[in-house]
Amino acid sequence: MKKKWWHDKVAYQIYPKSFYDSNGDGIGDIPGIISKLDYLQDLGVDIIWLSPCYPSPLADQGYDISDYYNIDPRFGTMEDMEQLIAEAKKRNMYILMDLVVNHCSDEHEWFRKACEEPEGKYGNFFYLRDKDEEKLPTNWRSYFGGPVWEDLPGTNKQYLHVFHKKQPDLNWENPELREEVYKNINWWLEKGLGGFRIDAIINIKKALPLRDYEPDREDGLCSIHKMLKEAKGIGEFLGEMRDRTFKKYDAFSVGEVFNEKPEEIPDFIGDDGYFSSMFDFNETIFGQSEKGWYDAKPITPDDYKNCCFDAQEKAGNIGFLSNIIENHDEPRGVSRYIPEGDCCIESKKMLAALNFMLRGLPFIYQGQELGMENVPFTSIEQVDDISTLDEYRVALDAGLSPEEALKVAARYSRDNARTPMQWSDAPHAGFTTGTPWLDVNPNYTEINAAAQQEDSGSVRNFYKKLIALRKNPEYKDTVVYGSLEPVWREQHNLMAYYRKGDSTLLVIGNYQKEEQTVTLPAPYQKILLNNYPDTAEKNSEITLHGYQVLILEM
Ligand code: TEU
Ligand code: CA
Repeated sequence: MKKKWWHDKVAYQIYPKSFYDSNGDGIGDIPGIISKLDYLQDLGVDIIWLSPCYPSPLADQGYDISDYYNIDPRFGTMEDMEQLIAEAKKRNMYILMDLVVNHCSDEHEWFRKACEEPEGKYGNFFYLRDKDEEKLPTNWRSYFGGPVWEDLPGTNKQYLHVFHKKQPDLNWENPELREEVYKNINWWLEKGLGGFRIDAIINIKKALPLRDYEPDREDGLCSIHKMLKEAKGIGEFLGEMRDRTFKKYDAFSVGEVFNEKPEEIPDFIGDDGYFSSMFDFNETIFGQSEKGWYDAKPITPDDYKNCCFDAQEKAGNIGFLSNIIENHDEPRGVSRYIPEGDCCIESKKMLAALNFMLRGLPFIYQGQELGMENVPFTSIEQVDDISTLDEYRVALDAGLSPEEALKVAARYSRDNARTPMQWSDAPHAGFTTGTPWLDVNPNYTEINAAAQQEDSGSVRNFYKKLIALRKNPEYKDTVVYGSLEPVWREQHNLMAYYRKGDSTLLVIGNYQKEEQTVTLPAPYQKILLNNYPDTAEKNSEITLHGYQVLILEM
């Protein structure tokens, strides 16, 4: 594997709207991010991914872009963005923006022109079909519910949107559209961006000709995945994009890729892959059901372990996965991956270490370093996210009571991760002096950055130690490039693995509240990290406390 500049880095995702509000309008902004760069540098972060901050009607919180060459005034100005890039650079940090090019906003100029003249140049930027009163062009269900077809205003046509109806899909088959995308990427890279996170990219290739598939719910529609499974040839688009953009700048790119096949991994993230890296979503998608969130199967510690190891095995030495515990589309990882009732400082640290020491690039989502938790929603009125509102309705339609449906929505809601960052115990968690666009999690008086920065035993300080270990010259090569070998894989509620390089490290996590004993294959030399003040050991036997995690040098 060729070594790359970003391999030894630590990345951090910012959801700008909820990170820090500098002017009291209740919305996080770019000057707010600039003012927190020192906080991130202190943590040890090198790469910062910003969720979209381009002009947008915010139908899907900025994932519906109406101008690819600007900054939404709610988030700041282009000067702010340039300053952020420059300030980051001073601290040896890199900024990634979100590249959302499967679709744009229906308020983008291209779409407006397509409505005015569907047969003209911009009509071909989208998927348009003649409207038939009797039948939709295809029976696909959009990710956010309902059919993917909507009337094209002022015409007798319909347009395709695999996400929200305010997110019309762009027609990647059209070379003119692709040129526009590459031009935009290069324009931003010229400004000194480190690269991009690439949104929903597996959707850009549709199976042509468009057709119906077997319906999978009573609405008579079918999941988009049925079509995606049949779509061949996405590699031509992705390879072209890489060559025309990222490659020329040695930029970093991380793809939001779902359901890749094992044999495709070299194409995606091998030495000359389409992307530098792609997220490991094995844990995220575990237990998903075609029926909806209400039918999802919760993940157990053993499932979690198997998901991580399977992904590691698939990526092997081919390339670097980007490892996450959560992101802006998912519930908080500590609430999801730690069994109910067991979420505490020790278990949060255990989860952090098990994830962080995997081979690949660690991504921390804002607040994860504090152990931020899911929101105790008491009413669906508290939810803003379109996806959650849809899944709530799906649960009701399936016959769940409003209480049960709320529980489902609360468990998986994307808003769990979107509540404001908890900076302090000041009102609204110190996020804003005004009224936050989304309520803060009421637990901010206990879980907040200010308190954790003071406390050497905090989750945040544990993250700092993990990052420091990754950067420690003595262990860096092993943590970054060492191979990963599972140990005691069959042992229930235990996740353990070696990282082998110049040194040999053994990571052991007792994934339960009861004690558990392991017998080391050989004596260790040193404890590099422990989430407890002690270890109970006798000869080569270690009795781990509940949720104890150890990183040992062997
Ligand atoms: O997500 C793409 C995606 O397929 C899912 O994660 C989706 O958000 C989920 O199934 C809905 O619950 C990306 C972005 O990360 C997400 O925020 C956007 O909503 C989506 O693309 C559309 O741009
Ligand atoms: Ca603001």
